[in-house]
Parts: sequence; structure tokens; C-alpha cells
Amino acid sequence: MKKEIAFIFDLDGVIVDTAKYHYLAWKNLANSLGFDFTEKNNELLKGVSRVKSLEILLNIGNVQLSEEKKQTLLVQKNTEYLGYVNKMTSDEILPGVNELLNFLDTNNIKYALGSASKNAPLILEKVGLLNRFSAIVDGNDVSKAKPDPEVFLIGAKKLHIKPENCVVFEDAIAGIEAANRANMISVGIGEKEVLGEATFVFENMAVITTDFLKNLIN
Ligand code: B16
Ligand code: MG
Repeated sequence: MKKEIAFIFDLDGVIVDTAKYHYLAWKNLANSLGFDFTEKNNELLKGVSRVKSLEILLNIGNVQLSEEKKQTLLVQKNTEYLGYVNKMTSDEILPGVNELLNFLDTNNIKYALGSASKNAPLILEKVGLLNRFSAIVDGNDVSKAKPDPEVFLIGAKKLHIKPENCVVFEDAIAGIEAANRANMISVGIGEKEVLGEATFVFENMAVITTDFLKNLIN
């Protein structure tokens, strides 16, 4: 008999690569404030909330601003970012994702999204995946950001599956920590050296085999 199991996916870095659009928008913002923002700097923002991202960016530029100005900049950054998101299509779904979701559908396994992004539903709609998820948990639903387990625990609740029977796919260290703290099986997508705390690590979604998935669910 099949185990009661559900999957929870992070969005940026797992389902799609929106980090490149975040980078363009943050870089422009930094440049408008008079300093540069490199791709290496951008790594620090992966999986981090929008507000925290701005704090990190301003620290890099050694810039202090009023709360009011910060709010204006957050809106400015998100407006530019949405310009890129609105042009997204299903072509931007990362390799291996469709195959994995098809496998889960075929095996009647439910899956949810667990993302820090407040734009997650729009992004999923743009790439044509919104209706496939049984539940969506995004940056609007959580009060505590990853590495707090809240986002994934809400996901498990929405799926009516015990946390220990959930498998989380994540590309950020904070996300792996969140999944581990939620007592879930964590699958890191990226470099083993970086995501060493994960239960399993794969370089990308395309190299995950059907045998691996079958072992998880049986
Ligand atoms: P938004 P994830 C995260 O998505 C991104 O990795 C991170 O760079 C971004 O700051 C965060 O979402 C918030 O995004 O500005 O759209 O609310 O990896 O948790 O899916
Ligand atoms: Mg991510």
C-alpha cells in the first residue's frame, strides 16, 4: 500500500528561475542609489523576503533611509520585477518540473507550493501551473520567514498530511533548514556543498529519477 505522502515545492529556484528578474530589479534600484549590486550579492537574497532583501541591499551600499523612503523603494522594485513576471510563459518552467508533477498526478499524490514570494500565485498563473497545486502558501500567508518552518507547516495543514510525511523541494539554505525544522524530508536543489543539511541533494530538478520518486512514495 502507498504511504500517505505529499510534496511541497519552493518556487524561485525550483519551479522557475525568477532570481534573474529579482536581480535586474534590485540592481537598478542599487544603481539609482549610487552603488553597484553584483550577481554574487544577489545570492544573499535567494529565499529571503522582499523587506529583508532591501535591508541586505542597503547594508551592502551602506545607505540609511527613512521607513517612508524604504516603502517607496519596495514598491518601485516590485513594479519593475512585475514587468518581467508579466512576460513569463510556460517556457520558463525549469527542466524536469513538468515530468515530476505528471508523475505525482499519475500517482494521485497531492502537492503544494511553499514560497516566500508574495507574487507566487501570479507567477504560477503566468507559467500555467496555478491550477495544478492543491494548496498555495506564499509570502502573504506567513508571519515568520524561512528558516522558520511556518510556511511548510501551513502547507502540510492545507494538504491534511502530517509534516513527517511531507517532502520539501528547496534551493535555499534557509528553506532546507525550515523543512528540517518542520520534521519533513528535505530535497535540496543545487550544490551539495551548500545544501549539505538536506536529506537528499540533486543538482537540478531534471536529474531526479522516477526510481527515486517511487522509493519515496512506496
Ligand atoms: P516577492 P522563493 C523568494 O522566492 C525569492 O527567492 C526571493 O529572492 C524573494 O525576495 C522572495 O521570494 C520574495 O519575493 O518580492 O515576489 O514577494 O524562493 O521563496 O519561492
Ligand atoms: Mg527558492
